Amino acid sequence: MNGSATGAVALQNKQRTLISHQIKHRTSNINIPIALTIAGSDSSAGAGIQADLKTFSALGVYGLTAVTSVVAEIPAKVSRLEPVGVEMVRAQIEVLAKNFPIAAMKTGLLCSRAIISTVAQAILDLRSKTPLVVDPVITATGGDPLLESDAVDTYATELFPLATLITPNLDEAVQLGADKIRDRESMERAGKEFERKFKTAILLKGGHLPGNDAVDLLFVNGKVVEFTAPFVRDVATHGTGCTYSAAITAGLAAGMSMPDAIARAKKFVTACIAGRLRWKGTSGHNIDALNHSADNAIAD
Ligand code: PXL
Repeated sequence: MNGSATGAVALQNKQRTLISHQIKHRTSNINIPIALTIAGSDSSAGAGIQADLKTFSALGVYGLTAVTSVVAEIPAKVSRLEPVGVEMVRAQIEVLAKNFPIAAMKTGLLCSRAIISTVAQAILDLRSKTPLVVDPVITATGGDPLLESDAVDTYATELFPLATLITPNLDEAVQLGADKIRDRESMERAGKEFERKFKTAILLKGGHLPGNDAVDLLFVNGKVVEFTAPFVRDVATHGTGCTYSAAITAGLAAGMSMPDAIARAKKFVTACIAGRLRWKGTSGHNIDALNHSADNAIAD
């Protein structure tokens, strides 16, 4: 064999080794659970589908996306929001559900009544028992509205009946009909009322209540389970709700019980906040972003 023929054989052998390595890899990856997020795109990538995908990856889950809207924003300010057409939203969910063994799903920003209805109908049409976590996104952390004001009721009438778990924060709870929540007692009252009314599990996130801890309460099967972590102050990140609900979804996709999935998700999101990234922004203000590092998946 001349030199170039030897080189070609060596190259072929190398390619064969690479392919057999890839095949081995592919077969060993069959067990990776799959989760779907139906949510909006955050250009600054701390919230929305970007946060969901980073969270899924950090927690060992393969993430799929159905994009409902595109938001041009930085953590503190939304500059522009455009919904995706309802047929396109429906097509994404349909093609994914037809082809991937989805183990759990979540919804985030759904923007409008029409999109909430479309998503609810598409999920209903799947006739599946796949767990569904609904994060009822209404307002951005910076205060900008993300959901059309007439759409709040559509959550309750069309999407909540399909949910395995709903994860409102205190502001969202009030917009969904709870009385003002000031303390642990009023939080318990609102959560119990929601569990009765929406006939599904509720994780009421008490992050904004006074005190040193961020206390969340899970209302499930008439019981209340508490999840507590130290409240991390002076951090101007957004996307904690998205990250938390995505982490819960990842846990459910991997077969964890709801309380175990929430406990792990709470640790993960707390570590993402504590380890937040900060840059000096080009406009002079600091920019903070959650740190979705996989290292946070094993944080204590
Ligand atoms: O954090 C709520 C949220 C959800 N989804 C998208 C967002 C935001 C906040 O800005 O942009 C796409």
